[in-house]
Amino acid sequence: MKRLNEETLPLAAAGVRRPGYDRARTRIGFAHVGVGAFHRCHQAEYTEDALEAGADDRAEIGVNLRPPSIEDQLAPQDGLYTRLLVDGEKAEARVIGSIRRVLDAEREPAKAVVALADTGIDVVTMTVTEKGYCHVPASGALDWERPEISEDLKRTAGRQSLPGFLADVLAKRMAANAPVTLISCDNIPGNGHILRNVVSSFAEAADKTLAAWIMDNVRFPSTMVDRIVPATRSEDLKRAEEITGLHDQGVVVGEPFRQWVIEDDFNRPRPRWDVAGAEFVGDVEPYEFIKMRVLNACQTALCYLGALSGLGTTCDDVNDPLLKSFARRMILAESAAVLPDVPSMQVGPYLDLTLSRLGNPAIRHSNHQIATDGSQKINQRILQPLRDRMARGLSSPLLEVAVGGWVAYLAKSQPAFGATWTASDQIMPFVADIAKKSSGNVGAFTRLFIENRAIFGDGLAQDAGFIARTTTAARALLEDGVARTLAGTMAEAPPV
Ligand code: CS2
Repeated sequence: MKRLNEETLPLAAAGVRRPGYDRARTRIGFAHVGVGAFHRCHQAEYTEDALEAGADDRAEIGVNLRPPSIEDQLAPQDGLYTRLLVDGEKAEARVIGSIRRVLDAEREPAKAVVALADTGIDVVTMTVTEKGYCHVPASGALDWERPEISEDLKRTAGRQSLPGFLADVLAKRMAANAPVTLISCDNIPGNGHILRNVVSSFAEAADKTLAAWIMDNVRFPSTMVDRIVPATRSEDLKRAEEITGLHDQGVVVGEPFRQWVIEDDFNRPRPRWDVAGAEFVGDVEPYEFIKMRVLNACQTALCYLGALSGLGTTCDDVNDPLLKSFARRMILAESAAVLPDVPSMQVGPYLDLTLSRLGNPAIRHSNHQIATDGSQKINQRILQPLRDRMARGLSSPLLEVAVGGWVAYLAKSQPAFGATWTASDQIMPFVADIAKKSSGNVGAFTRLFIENRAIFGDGLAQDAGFIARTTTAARALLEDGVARTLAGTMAEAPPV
């Protein structure tokens, strides 16, 4: 089978949507760092829509800071790739052309820095996962203890962390007097503030002149991004081949729903993503809060409780009536009280939409994938609503069971608790250490875990009541099973 690229594109099966504009007439005005599945299925498609509508002429260059190699994946395809939107039996294929050029910074760091310093680039977006920002989740400050940060501070070029790499790019842009807008598209509340913080703190330590230039010449709008895009599987590549008739290493599979809310803070001509439905607003925070405390919170609670129940994907989880009613109840009875008011995202309809999206049987989003890096996700999804409720004197038995689910999930990755699976998170050395110390005792494990202030923050880490209740939940989940624990908690919890 021929591989997708500019030359073979005309051979794609009839009915496959393809770039409805002349790619050669676009210019590279955007860059993206971290060209993973989510970017290809989200921001790159908004750019595609703006190009196709003739509203913008800016295509992008994509750079990966670490593996997988984006050059191997997309350079032989001239940047083209297929995105499949799937819903039940339906699949809609579109070949996207908005990524014109790709580079691996790991292979040629200097080339990547020069490319992003090009004065024609107005906006740099990025998806580097929560941990890519090298910040302390509980405070948002740059984590000076991260080895990649201390390594990068010793260098004057070829830096590899996101803050270090961006400092290299911005130093070149400063020399060329080329202001720029940097947009984080990761699921971190106040992602623009976090990005500003890590970049400015790094620059302050590396080069004070650069730090001063950044203050006046770089904007960091916050964003809320949404579309469920699981990691691409080999079955997805086969399915795309069957539909398009071309081999494609860059396939992405997502759900039809998408949303993008961007703080209106640009110092260069604003991208025309609005023609594709993106919203530019004064304050993104309320949108972020609702998305993270409803959609992402359900995903996180369900991934742990689902894995503990022996289920594989979010869709399997929401097909379990007890798990689904737990998620619904957790949001309505607890998180809802600490949600901001956004007229277009009222909690009832938004939760219904969320649960129906999570139940899309064509989206195979594995519980273990969502469980990955829980220490970077739990705060904004579960702990912060729980803290907000505590501050108002409200109890949160269901959110606490979700925390217990996380603890039980991590415990079960350890030999002392059966080593049922491998958990992936930067805190795993700590988890292994406390699992050994507690030698199979759930209570001791939970207490040592929650006492870690870097994860739980000062308040919860010292809250004896919270520790006791979470221990009860974790123990019940491990010893009595998920079904009994959830049924018991819901029976005892105050009605909605
Ligand atoms: C998921 C998100 O893996 C995860 O952490 O919860 O990637 C989620 O699918 C997206 O935020 C949806 O927009």
